[in-house]
Order: sequence, then structure tokens, then C-alpha cells
Amino acid sequence: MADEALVVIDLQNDFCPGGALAVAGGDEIVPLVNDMIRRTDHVVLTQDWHPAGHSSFASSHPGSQPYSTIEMPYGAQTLWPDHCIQGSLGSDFHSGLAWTKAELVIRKGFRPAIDSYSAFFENDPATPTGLAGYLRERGIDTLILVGLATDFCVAFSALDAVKQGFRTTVRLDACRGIDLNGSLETMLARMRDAGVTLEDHTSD
Ligand code: VGL
Ligand code: ZN
Repeated sequence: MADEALVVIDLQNDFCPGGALAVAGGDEIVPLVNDMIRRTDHVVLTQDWHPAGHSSFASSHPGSQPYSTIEMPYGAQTLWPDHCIQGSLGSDFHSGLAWTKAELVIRKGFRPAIDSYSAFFENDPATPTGLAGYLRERGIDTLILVGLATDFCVAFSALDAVKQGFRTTVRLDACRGIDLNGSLETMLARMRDAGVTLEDHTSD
């Protein structure tokens, strides 16, 4: 379909087992995502892309532990282990990912003072990445989202996508979540309420 794009969120080494911010089973989705890439005309990837010392890293806040929350000028922010540092092995796409077909790679989280979960807006949530304009200019109005992590970057991307007027489906069988303090259930409900179509083809 000419008006549809597959958006693969953050399928990077640091979010896969062995990585700095490993998501359980993160690597399991690679074969399915590759199948979906093969069957889709337009593919966009996102890449979490932080400078060393990024403000979302617990290590940048002396006395703070990873997975705790702090107040940033733009609101609450979860602190993470150092991850996806620009150009590091951890920031590379999973080596099994068939990424060459991608027409665009959106990098996010490169501003030192602000994190960016969503493919569309940073966490402030006012600074655009440019993705909505890119998709609109290309005549794309329908998005399928897959990748990592279901309850953070995938969910924030999906919520912004519907807000931006895109028909949006998240393929849960091609995602894996972090589930921090019930975040998976919370974000699934928020996506459902916002009009995101949640599909699970696990038993297909
Ligand atoms: C992500 C936490 C920090 C994600 C990125 O890709 O879901 N989560 N940075
Ligand atoms: Zn990050």
C-alpha cells in the first residue's frame, strides 16, 4: 500500500539481551520484524541516539539510581542506565535486522538536556523530530509500529501518531516491553483509549 509505512522503533543492541538497557525477549521479534519489512513498501526506523552524559542517564545525577524518577524542567523523567551512546556498539541496530530497505532513520534523544521517547516529539513534549512532516509530504497516512520498548518508545510514538492524525496500529507480537511499575498495562490502556489499534498475531 502506497499510503502505509512500517515504523520500527529502536531495535538496537542496547535494548536486546546483553545490552545496557535490555528488554526481555527484545531480540525475539527480529525475524517477524524482518518479515514485515519485506512485505511493506515504506519503512522508517528510529534510533535512540544519546550523547555521553545525557540527562536521562542516572549516572548524570549523582546519588540517583537507574529506574528512579526525577523532575526535569519539562516534567517527570525516568532515569536509565547509560545506553545507546552515539556511535557505540549498543547504539547499532540489532545485527539480524534487515534495515537496508529503510527510507529514513529518525535519530532521537540527541539533545543533552531532554529525552525523547516518541518518534514524533521529544519529552518536553513540544520539540518535533520532523517525522510527521516527512510522512505527510510523502502522502503516508497509515502507520504500523513495531519494536522496543512497547511501554516507552513504541507507546509514546503511537500516542503522538494518532494525535498527529495518522491511522495507527501497534503490532504487539512484534514488540517487547520493559514494564516498570506497571507501565505496560498503563500504556496499553492509554493507547487503546487514544484510538491506537492494538493487534497481536502471535497465534497466526
Ligand atoms: C527507550 C528508555 C530510554 C525505548 C529509550 O526505546 O523504549 N526506553 N530510551
Ligand atoms: Zn534512551
